[in-house]
Amino acid sequence: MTTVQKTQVAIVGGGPAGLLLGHLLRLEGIEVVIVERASADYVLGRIRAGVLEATLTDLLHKLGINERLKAEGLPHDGFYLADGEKLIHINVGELTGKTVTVYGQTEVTRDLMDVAEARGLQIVYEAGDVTLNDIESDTPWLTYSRDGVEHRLDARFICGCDGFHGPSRKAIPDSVGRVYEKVYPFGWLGILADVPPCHHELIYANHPNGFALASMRSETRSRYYIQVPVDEDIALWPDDRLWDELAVRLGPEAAARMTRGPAIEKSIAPLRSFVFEPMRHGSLFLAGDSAHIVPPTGAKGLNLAASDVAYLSDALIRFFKSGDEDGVAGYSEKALARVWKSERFSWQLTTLMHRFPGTDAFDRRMQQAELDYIAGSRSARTAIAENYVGLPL
Ligand code: FAS
Ligand code: PHB
Repeated sequence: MTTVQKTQVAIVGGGPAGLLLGHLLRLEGIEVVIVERASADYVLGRIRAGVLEATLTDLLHKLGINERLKAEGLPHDGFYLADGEKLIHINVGELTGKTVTVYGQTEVTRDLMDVAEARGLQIVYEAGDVTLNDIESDTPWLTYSRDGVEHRLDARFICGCDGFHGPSRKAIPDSVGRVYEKVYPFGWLGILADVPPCHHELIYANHPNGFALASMRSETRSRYYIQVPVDEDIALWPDDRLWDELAVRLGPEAAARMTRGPAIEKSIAPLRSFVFEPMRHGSLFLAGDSAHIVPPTGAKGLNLAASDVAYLSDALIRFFKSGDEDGVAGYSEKALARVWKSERFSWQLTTLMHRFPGTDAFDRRMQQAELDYIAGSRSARTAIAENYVGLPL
């Protein structure tokens, strides 16, 4: 027996992109159903991004889902690039007039989940085997299984917000899709600990042992990362060894202020740059990690999902409210223009701040020369700052 449900927009994936898109469409009275493979607890258990551009905080403000963000988010108007003992302050507030907000992706996701039911946003968790059908028609539909029952969901559009490993991108024929990818020869080992941060702003460090990042979630919860080989066994990194290495890579000043504590989460994330074109095929749209991945160095991943959603929600609202098809027709080109600029910035900062295996003395001199140039040039710091706070939509 298969149940059949009709809606206007079916969203695959209940992560930040899917939830944000669902809420923005519901705000305009558009019928939406989100099908999410995992449980709500599993989605909340993934520790990921920590820095929000105004691109994202403005959308949460528009939705009126920003009370906790306003109360607990930490406005930041600068960050540091460290090259050995040299600290370069990128004063984004002074250089761009904008700030970023430190507030965990997990908290954004929680806030969006908490008000879903009250706002008529239906989320089906633990929806297995999601399969997309007739995406080249005006009557696409998907199927999923839950508790042994098959379900069919008919919609006018399907939005693939199902991340890098989801089915939506793969539903677009190989003859249509174009993939651009760069896999980096290292990953980030991240630790989350309930200890106060070592600095009130983020520090991105390029050390002979490798990259390190000192970040945070609040004034009592810190998030740190170090570059490790892409196939590193996390068992080789007990907490004490990781704290010792962080102290070395972040330098004596930060180390002196570093508070150690037990990891409440520790994981290794691979780094890649990835773009799939187009971000629309027939009645299927892609948004967020389903279409693109950036190395987290530029803090762009979550924020790029937000800009995709800003464009896509606007296009769909225009379609359903006034039959205007220009927005949906132009979505892929518009979103990709911003995606590629963020890909460039994330690749540039990753190349500048990491130690690549097999590079020679000349490559290292290039990194040092670029950091020296940034330290001495307001224009160079402004270029970094305007990308870090987020380019205009
Ligand atoms: P997500 O991957 O967050 O969500 C996709 C959702 O689709 C998931 O809930 C998944 O369960 C669901 N899904 C997948 N397959 C499905 C199926 N078959 N059926 C139904 N649902 C399905 N960004 C930063 O800015 N800073 C960081 O430090 C950072 N660290 C990261 C660390 C890791 C390990 C990863 C993987 C990403 C990191 N990112 C970081 C990027 C990350 O924050 C993403 O940009 C962000 O989660 C994008 O959100 P979504 O596009 O919603 O994708
Ligand atoms: C984080 O706090 O998780 C974080 C912050 C900035 C980045 C990447 C990750 O560039």
